Amino acid sequence: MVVALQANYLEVELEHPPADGPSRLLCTRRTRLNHRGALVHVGDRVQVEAIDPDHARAVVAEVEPRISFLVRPPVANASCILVAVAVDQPVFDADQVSRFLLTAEKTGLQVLLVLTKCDLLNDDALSQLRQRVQGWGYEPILVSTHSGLGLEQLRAQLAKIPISVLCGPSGVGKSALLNGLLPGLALRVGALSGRLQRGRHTTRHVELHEFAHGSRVADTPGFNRPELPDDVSNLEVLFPELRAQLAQHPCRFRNCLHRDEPGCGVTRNWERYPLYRRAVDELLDVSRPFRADSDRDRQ
Ligand SMILES: Nc1nc2c(ncn2[C@@H]2O[C@H](COP(=O)(O)OP(=O)(O)OP(=O)(O)O)[C@@H](O)[C@H]2O)c(=O)[nH]1
Ligand SMILES: [Mg+2]
Ligand SMILES: [Zn+2]
Repeated sequence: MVVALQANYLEVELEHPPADGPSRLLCTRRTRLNHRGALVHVGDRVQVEAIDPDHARAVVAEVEPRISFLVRPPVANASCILVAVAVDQPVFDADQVSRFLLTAEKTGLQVLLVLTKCDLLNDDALSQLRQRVQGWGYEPILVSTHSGLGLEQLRAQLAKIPISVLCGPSGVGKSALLNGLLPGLALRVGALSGRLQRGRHTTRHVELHEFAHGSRVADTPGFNRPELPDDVSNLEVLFPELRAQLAQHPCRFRNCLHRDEPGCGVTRNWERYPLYRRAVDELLDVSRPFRADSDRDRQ
């Protein structure tokens, strides 16, 4: 399995390492792999050949078919996305958190919401925040690497998942969390900066860390503002609270966007409805100028 990429090299962990040889190999790839446009990513299962055990080198010859692929961060074969956001420092920003959640939901993989730095809020504020995200359809995992809160629970969850991906804004403590979960790991953790206490993009590349036998977690570089998903007709399935509502009371119109359609059965009294609305409007707005342009081109 490819566990890290370094410049032009792939770090590959062997499934059955020889007793007297290295368990990880630094690999180049056969040029024909590049020609076919088959890029190799972290999480890929690959076949290696031309193994040089003395220097722990080899060549990647084939990439196995994938069960999933995330574009950003680029990870193959993940089955769960952990969206990590801080309860504070950087400040909890519902719009930003939702953008991460929508992007994660769009993959169709299991999505877990992890609230980090829980030591920074008192119990009341914390339970308010928990209720708030429960209203969005998420049962959050509350953690703190400072107090140790939730680490056992998260460890138990992750041990069941072959590859999970930890993503979220810069500075929320993703690398610190993995250090807390995996004794012996010493990932670089960065200070926050500025009035908004943003992260400084400390982690620069994607890397998989073995967690328990057969289960790995990817640390990824934080980024701050994911794009909204671009398919307006599928937006409703990306909101778990809307999904639940529609499962119980399906809207009677096919292709309804649940905006101002008379007779639409979707209620408006849920917290993220305005966000849903804005997302729909924004996406329709984005598509309109393109249509206008192509109309003009035709004239
Ligand atoms: N109060 C508090 N601070 C934390 C906790 N975990 C991490 N931090 C601090 O948050 C800052 C950022 O931590 P990182 O682990 O580098 O954050 P990151 O999400 O990996 O950031 P990028 O790699 O830039 O995406 C550091 O100053 C940590 O000391 C926590 O549980 N509580
Ligand atoms: Mg990091
Ligand atoms: Zn409707």
